[in-house]
Amino acid sequence: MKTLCLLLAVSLMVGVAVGVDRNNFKTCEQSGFCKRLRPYKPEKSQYVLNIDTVIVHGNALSAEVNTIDAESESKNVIWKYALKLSALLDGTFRIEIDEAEPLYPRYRTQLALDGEPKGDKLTLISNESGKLTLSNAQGHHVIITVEPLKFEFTDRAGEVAVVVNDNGQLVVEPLKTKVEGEDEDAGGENFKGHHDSKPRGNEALSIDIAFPEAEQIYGIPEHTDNFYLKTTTGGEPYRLYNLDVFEFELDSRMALYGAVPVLYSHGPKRSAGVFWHNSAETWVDVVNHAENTVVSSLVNLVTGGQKKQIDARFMSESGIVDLFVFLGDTPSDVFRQYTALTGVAPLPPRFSLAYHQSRWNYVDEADVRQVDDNFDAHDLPADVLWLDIEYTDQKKYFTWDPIKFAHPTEMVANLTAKGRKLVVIIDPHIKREAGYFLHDDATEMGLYVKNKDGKDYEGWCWPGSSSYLDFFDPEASKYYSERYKFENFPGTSKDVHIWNDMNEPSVFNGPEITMPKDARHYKTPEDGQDGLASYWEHRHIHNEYGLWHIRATHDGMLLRTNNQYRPFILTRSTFAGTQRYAAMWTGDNMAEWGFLRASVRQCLSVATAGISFCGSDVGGFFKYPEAELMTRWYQAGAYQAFFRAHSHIETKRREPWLYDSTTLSRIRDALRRRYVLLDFWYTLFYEHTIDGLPVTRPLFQEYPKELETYTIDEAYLLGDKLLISPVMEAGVTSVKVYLPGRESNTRWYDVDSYQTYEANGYMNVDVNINKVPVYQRGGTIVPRKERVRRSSQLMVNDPYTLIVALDANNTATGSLYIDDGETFDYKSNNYIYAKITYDSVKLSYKFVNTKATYPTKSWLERVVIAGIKSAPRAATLRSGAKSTPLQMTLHRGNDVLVIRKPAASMAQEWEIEFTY
Ligand code: NBV
Repeated sequence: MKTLCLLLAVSLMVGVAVGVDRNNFKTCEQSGFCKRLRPYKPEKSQYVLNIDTVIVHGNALSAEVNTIDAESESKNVIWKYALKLSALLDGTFRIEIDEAEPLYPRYRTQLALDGEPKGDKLTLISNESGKLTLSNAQGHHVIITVEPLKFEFTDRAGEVAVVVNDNGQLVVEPLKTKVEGEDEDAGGENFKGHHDSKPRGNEALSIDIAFPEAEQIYGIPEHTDNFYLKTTTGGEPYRLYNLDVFEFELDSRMALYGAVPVLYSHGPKRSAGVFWHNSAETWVDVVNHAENTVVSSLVNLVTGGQKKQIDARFMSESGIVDLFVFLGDTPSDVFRQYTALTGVAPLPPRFSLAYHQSRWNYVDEADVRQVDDNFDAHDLPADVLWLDIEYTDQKKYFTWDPIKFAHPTEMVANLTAKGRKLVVIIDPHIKREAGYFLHDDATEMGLYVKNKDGKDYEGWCWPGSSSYLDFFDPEASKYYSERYKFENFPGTSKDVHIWNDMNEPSVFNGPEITMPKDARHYKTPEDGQDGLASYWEHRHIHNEYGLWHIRATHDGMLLRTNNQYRPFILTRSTFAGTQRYAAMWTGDNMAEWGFLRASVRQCLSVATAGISFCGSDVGGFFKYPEAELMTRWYQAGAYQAFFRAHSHIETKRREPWLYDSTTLSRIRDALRRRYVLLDFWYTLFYEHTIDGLPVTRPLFQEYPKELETYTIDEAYLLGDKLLISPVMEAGVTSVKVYLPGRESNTRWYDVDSYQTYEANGYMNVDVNINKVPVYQRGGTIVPRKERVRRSSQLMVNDPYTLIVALDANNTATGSLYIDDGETFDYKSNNYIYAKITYDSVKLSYKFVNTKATYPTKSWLERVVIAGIKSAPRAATLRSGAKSTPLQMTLHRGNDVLVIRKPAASMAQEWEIEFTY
């Protein structure tokens, strides 16, 4: 076994790109429950609401649901289930179906929700002809058909928006005592030499959801396929099972590192959505009836026309049915309804939105110093240097290599002197080495995940033989959190942040490179529960393991500064709720154009699933990016939320100065593009904490009626202001850019030239290698800081330029958020959040919350008003009691007005008045 694992580790290290080994990962056919459930025909058994048991009280309906024997005349009850339908605030409903009397408790996902969802009023309106009609306070209706059980949810216009169990594919396999020799699954399941003992037998579930009149559906990241989901009939379903997929493929529905089981529908009429609150392995089938497939053609033949509907079906290995339904109406509504449940991303420390430089590995302190110095020598801004696994003492986390990293405190001090930070990796596998404090403590205190026999589970990972902390055990999480305290991790300080990798969890010798499903996790002890009822299996919790890991890290990082400083954490594994603790990246991609393109759609998909703080390894992890690809990747990365270059240990070094001098200057330009907009990014992330909306947005979010936008996933919006359409093809001199907003007479401004374009769908744009197609929407104001320095911290007091891009009515609005960038003081009103508005008579800077202040030293250096029709004669600044006449000049065919040096302090409100 040891040699096999070594071979595997070596092949990962060498990283010769040959593509994914599909044999390592299951197909639906090879996954017992998927194989069982996928062909399920509803005629076999029916779920029926027991009408005599219905109680409606407060915000919920509860009732018994039965499966009945369709073949028996007397309709014998086969199994009893407990149903709860709740109305929740903000147009959301929840359906929960559990066994009425399960043999053991079934697992309920624990950490995805950000607290208990708030209820709305649920009223029973009618009970006739086998249908119950209920309503929430906002006027959405739910019509429950008794037999077979079905739920129809209407939008506020009274039209059906979502149908649950439309195709009757609801299944909840009851837990049964296994009888050896009788049950087909009593012997468990095998895959590639791994045996899953399945101690509880079968406990899978499935449910189908129809979205009438939907044009497209989106969501269920993480996959490399398009952002919009495609019909799966005849192929593999989308798979949600957090896995370390070595050299993952493009355009694939295979599982990846993350799984967020939320799905949205959209069409010209409305948006809706569902969140499948389940952390077990899940497969999702999709049928878009309007797509040209054999199945849809047959349906259309039967229905006599193009049936516009999309069906989705979730199949999970265990848990309970727990489905949230979002009734929209708009894309922003459904995205907000989802983050209302699972939480928003807290305000990140500002440096984390700047540029990060990483590599597996910067080999020693001298290397770190050299890289750091070269950024200055080449006039490149950078905020963070990263250390991968080799900084540790033989992959023992919370330690430093005693020779290569003997002076971490000095190394960090050298970085912080320039306003830079350090991020170090901490993986969840623990080296099983006697004398390593973490292993000794975890063994002694019983903090490890157990194997199926109740002994400490041992797997193989970077350190060799490893065990994994069981974060489900509050003691283990607490112990782990405490490891982040400065006294427990010497050499670290508030300026050292954390990267949690390999937390799917990745186990080199485990089934599908992860933990066996019959491994045991901690379960809160309940009276009288022993045997199978006394622990959870890894199968139940798999997709949320990483979430528990990053939560413990997050708690620890708060603990280490006594809740004073905001932590930055990067995670590879994701689940619903990840945004509350960490940023994510798309894992081990390749230096190929296709992976650059995939990064945009992958990040769009996770952004709508709550996790806006997403990026990909700039340049690609495996292989070496030639100059053009590297340039384009930096240009694209500059406009993605998480902006970090990273590379595999065996690849050629590729820090920007190692390229030719023209490429270097293009990379410098890309980095500067990021730094000038840093406060804009920061403002967007602040606004996300308030409204829960994605920071990076699909075009259809802002232009929901514009059909062409529904399938655009290589361009996106930053907030509702900038349109980013990165060049992601080799050797092109012209690209197609889509400008949305035809119906609202939107106009767009090229951010480099202020050239104006009317929104008219696709247009061809000439692009030399320096060009990055980015457009500012007319009607918006974007703040910039144009003096780029070595790090964002050194730019804190620098002045602002406001870019005012006018709409057809000569107006524009924007906002600006300022605080200390790193503490929680903003929670005590130590910040500025200003609305900036322009209406041709005046430009005003007003605080939204007048109780909040922040003594920023920044001031207003310049105002650029683009798209001006008639220039004002004079401009006067009014700030406090002072009035100052200002100087202006006209540029570019007289439609760009520049106001020089208003010099207003951004710590106070001000106005610039124009006279004509
Ligand atoms: O820690 C080494 C790498 C890391 O550089 C990469 O970013 C992670 O995604 N890690 C995976 C382990 C294995 C890589 C083959």
